[in-house]
Amino acid sequence: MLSKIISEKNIEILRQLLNGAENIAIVTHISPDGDAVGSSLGLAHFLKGLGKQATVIVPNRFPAFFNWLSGAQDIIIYEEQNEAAQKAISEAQLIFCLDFNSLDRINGVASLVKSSEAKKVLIDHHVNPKEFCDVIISHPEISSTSELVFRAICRLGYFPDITKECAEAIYVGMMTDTGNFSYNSQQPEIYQIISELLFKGIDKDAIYSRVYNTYSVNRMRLMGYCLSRKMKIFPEVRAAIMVLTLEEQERFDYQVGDAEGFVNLPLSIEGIDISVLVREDAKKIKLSFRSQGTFPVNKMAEMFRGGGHLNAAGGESYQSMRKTLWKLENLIKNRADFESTVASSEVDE
Ligand SMILES: [Mn+2]
Repeated sequence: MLSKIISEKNIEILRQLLNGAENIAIVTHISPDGDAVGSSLGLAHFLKGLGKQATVIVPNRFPAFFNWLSGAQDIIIYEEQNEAAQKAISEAQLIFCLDFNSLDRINGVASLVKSSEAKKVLIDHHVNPKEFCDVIISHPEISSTSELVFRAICRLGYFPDITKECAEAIYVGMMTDTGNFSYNSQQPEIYQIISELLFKGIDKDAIYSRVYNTYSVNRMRLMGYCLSRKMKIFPEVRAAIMVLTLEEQERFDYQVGDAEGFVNLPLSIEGIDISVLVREDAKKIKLSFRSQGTFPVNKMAEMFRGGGHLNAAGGESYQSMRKTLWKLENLIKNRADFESTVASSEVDE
């Protein structure tokens, strides 16, 4: 038996909301990752099994290596299918918001969700969810939203109804949000759940391969270039920063998701426990932060209009690359000061 993480009250409300809804929309965050896509499709499969109409809407395109997931072809991409997204959300009697904690994480979809009179349910694991849903199932201690979806389905009493397709989607989310169970993956129950998913018939080794062994030649070369030419090491503060300009991305025919995971690479160097990837985008500069141990990269991401988890976070900058890097390098070089400031502000709270 899994421990009951989600409150009984929330499960009861969820049950009632599901009883009263035929048409259900599921929305998730911009630049959907494995957990966003996995939790959404997992939930959609479950709802369809209950005989509901369930539509997944994402703000923009997700990486092609999730296309094999059952139901992926039916996902509505708001940026490209504006009207279909509008229709799906306006017709929904219930909206699930998965894997994000604030409406600004879903770009243009936010206004559709806001103006809908449907009941809204948040299922998420990011800290400090904003108040935009009627029901808030928020568990930052759980490493993926997909795991929360699995737990919710089980608590509703539908474990036997979980199909292989549903299990595959949930597994993808659990796997990708933990770097194939290499971080945020210490909870024993994660492995109990994986065991259940295996009994549902998923092929975890094949799933790994479909998600991770899909590099294009260009992506592989960009990675090599990044590591050999663009990785700056700050040994005294145990940190690494990699910078990718637009020009460099164009040189390697950059496709969406091509730099995915690069930020994790420097963490495999002995003695490095902070890594930042700074990637120039058409309109802004994106920053991805990773750490090992106790360094709170979410606090550092907050200095760049972002946030996230203790060991994985993201932010953005609208300043020049020079100014952005100056600010970032200063923060990194003074990591001890930064850590003690964060620690003391937490004591104040
Ligand atoms: Mn997630």
